[in-house]
Amino acid sequence: MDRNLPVNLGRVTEAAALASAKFLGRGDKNKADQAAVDAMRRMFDTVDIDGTVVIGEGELDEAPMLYIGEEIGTAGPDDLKVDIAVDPLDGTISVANGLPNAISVVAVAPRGCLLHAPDTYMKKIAVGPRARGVIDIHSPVKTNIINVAKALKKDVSDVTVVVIDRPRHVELVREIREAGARIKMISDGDVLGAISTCFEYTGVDMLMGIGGAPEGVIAAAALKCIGGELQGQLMPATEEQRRRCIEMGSDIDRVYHTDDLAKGEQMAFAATGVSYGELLQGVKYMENNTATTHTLVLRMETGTIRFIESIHQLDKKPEYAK
Ligand code: VTB
Repeated sequence: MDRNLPVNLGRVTEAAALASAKFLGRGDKNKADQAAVDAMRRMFDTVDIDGTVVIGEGELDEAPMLYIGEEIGTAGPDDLKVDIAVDPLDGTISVANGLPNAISVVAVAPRGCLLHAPDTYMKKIAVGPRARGVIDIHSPVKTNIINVAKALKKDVSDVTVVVIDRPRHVELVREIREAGARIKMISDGDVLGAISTCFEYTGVDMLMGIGGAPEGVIAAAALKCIGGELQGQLMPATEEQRRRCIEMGSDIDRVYHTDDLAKGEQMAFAATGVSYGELLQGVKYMENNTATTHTLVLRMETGTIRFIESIHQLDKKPEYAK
């Protein structure tokens, strides 16, 4: 895979973040999401890849842009064919309410390497590189926490687990507290929650709970680049979702490991902060029509982790004209 592709993906997520951050705190999650989708799609047209969206905004009849199956990129027929997984805005409610941890995110891998996950829920457990190999989604919550504490050489009482704040997690929250660990409750955005486990300074050691399956694949791609681990199990919430899982050949009894969700040794990933978070700063609009963005760029082949801080002169970028 072209070594410049990850950085170009950073341009794509920067564009989506800049567009959706205009809607921070404005109470309209749909507009924030639409702005991210439009900007991301436009920027993709400048990237030299031959890709197909495998995780996107929905089927063709649900989404006019970045729909599953859409072909993207400017590369010629001899170039490497890739799978593209996008979440133009993970954390739409956070943006609408001006809350932290919303990001724009993209993962790319050679064709066939990203799981075509159905749009259902997924039970997830994720850890960073130092706790890779000690988690098991079928083990009791307490056992997982104890094993992660041992791997991280810290007390259970110093382990912090990220959980999305949802009624479906009441029992999980009780079990984590009973085990003696701390919880960092987030309102939205478990892709960033999973990635945060890879960076000690975020204070996050584990992610547990039920979020979206497509985002499980995106998070797995990032964790694979950094050496972390994610295990997921599909949790269709309705009969319709269950049917969809079967149609797509997904196995609801199976545990999907990092390598099942994101296969192979070539992976490129980028995420830009939309609203503020411990790992990535949010977009800041500044004087003279400038804006700053903070982007994480990952390239699996070399394991390079890049943080790119950019200052955008929006006057020189007609696509951001007011
Ligand atoms: C949210 C969101 C996540 O899944 O939890 C969503 O915060 C699904 O949950 O980041 P709800 O239906 O309860 O909102 C994610 O988008 C991805 O896993």
